[in-house]
Amino acid sequence: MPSRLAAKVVNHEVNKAGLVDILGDTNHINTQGEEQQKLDIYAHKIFIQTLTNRNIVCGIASEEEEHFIRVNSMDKKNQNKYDVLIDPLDGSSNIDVNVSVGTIFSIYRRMTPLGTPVIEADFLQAGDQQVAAGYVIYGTSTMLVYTTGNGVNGFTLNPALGTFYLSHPNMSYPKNGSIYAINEGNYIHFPLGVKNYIKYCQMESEDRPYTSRYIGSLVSDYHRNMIKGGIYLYPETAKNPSGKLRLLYECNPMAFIAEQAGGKAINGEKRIMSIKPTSLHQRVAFYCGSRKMVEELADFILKNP
Ligand code: AHM
Ligand code: MG
Repeated sequence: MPSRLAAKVVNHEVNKAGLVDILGDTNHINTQGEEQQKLDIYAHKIFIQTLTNRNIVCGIASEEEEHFIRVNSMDKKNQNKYDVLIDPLDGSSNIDVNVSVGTIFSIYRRMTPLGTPVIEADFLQAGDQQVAAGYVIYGTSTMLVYTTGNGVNGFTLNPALGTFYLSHPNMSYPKNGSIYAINEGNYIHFPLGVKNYIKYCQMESEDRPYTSRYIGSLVSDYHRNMIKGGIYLYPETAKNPSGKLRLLYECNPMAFIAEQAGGKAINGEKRIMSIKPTSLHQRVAFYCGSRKMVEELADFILKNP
């Protein structure tokens, strides 16, 4: 975990958000033209501060900052090996209404040689190169879900002691599920294959209609699906023609966890983790969850791309 300390500090702030004057728009727009909430910025700063104080991190890229950051203060001779990509507080539009939000992160080994300054290419690696990934869900209890490529483990924070305990060893997606999570308000703009899949989810059969559940907070929707069995879908839409979610900060780490937990993550045609990124804030369509559900969806997309 890149910074358990930062997760605890952010957790503390998220939990008291209703009490203090920390909520609301800061009148700043982030690199993708979206409104930033104060807690986004707060979480970003805390993670950057704690990560730059570690002697293993050479660079950080954050959803909240246009360019990557070189960790020069602790790494003057460029000897640190790992770069971190992070969405410090995903789903932050939900904070005002007391819905769970999360932190999502990925860790890569730098590609360029030690002794040289880290460059953008060190961050633009395919998800298959991740050495670790995880998320923290600031929910009814706060959990860290984490993989280093050897299965997925969940740790729950004991707030009284400030310690994470292994509470969910070897987490795995049920092979099949009965929950689909999508912002159906955008239905009119979905590709035909996705529209047909949704109709299929709603059709009467032995195990259908499926249940529709959409929180609008990726970490929460994903976490529920992993425990209960389900699929999360964010297709291309008119407003977001390449999809809304970011390949590097959201999709790759969630895809790594999904595959390690026996699930699947695709952009329609390809495995998410096989995509070679071209820019730091690249967006992709994202379909992720129980293996059988994702495979069924892929068939619908193949028939009607
Ligand atoms: P954010 O990174 O700006 O918070 O956006 C990502 C969030 C996800 O948590 C969530 O799944 C999705 O956006 C919801 O989008 P929409 O409101 O379009 O359904
Ligand atoms: Mg996000």
